[in-house]
Amino acid sequence: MAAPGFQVAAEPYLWPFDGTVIPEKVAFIVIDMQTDFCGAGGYVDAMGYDIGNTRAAIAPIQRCLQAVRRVPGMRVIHTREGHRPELVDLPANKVWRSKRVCPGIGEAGPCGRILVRGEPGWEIIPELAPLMGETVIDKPGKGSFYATDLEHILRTCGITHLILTGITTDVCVHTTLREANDRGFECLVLGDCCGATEQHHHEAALTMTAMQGGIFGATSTSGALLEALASFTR
Ligand code: C5J
Repeated sequence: MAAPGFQVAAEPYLWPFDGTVIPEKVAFIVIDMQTDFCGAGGYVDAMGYDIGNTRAAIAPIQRCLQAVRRVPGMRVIHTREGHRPELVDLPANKVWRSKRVCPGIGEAGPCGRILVRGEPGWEIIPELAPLMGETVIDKPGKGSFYATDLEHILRTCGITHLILTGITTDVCVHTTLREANDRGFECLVLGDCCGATEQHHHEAALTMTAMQGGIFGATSTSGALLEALASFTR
C-alpha cells in the first residue's frame, strides 16, 4: 500500500525529499499579497514597475487556496510586510533606500502611508483575503521569520513542510525560503504563484532555489499541486 499523504511533481526532485507528506505537517504560505505590492496606487506601482508581474500570481494562488482549504488539516498562513504607525520598527537604511526611488516607506501615497500597518495599501488584496481561522503574520522585514512568531507557531503545530507562494519571488519569498531552509523546513516554491517586480529576477530566484540539487528546496506549479491534492489518499 502507498504511504499516506501526497507528493508533488517538482524540480529538481519529487517533493518532498522524504517521500510523501500528510496535510497536517504542511503550511500553505501566502506572502505579502498586499495592495502595496500588487495593487494600483500601491508601493510597487508608485515605484513605476509593471504590477502585471506581481498580479500574475493572484489567480493561481486563488486556485490553490480553493483546493487547500478543502483539505482537512492543512494550514493556511498569510504574511503582511509593514511597520508600526510611529515607525519605530523601520530601519533608517530602509527609509533612505526607499526614498531614492519613490515616496519613501512611511510617507503618504495614493493608498495611504506606504507599508504602514492599518493603511489601505498595507491590506491583503480582497481576492486573497484570509478566512476566519487562518493565521496572519505581521512582519517588519523581508523574511517571515525575522521578528515574528512564525517559527513558534510552526513548531507548536507540528508543521515541517512549507509550500511558499506570494510576492516578490526574489525578495520576501526568497528571504523567507532561505530562513526556512536553514531551520530545517522542507520547502516547495510554486513558481506561477509568485511574481517579482522584474521578470528576470523572478526566473533567477526560481533557478537559484533548485540549483545544487535543490539547495533551498524544490520548485513546482499550481497545476502540479492541484493534481497531487486531487489524488491524495489517507
Ligand atoms: C519588497 C516584498 N519587495 N514583499 N517586499 O520590498 O517582496
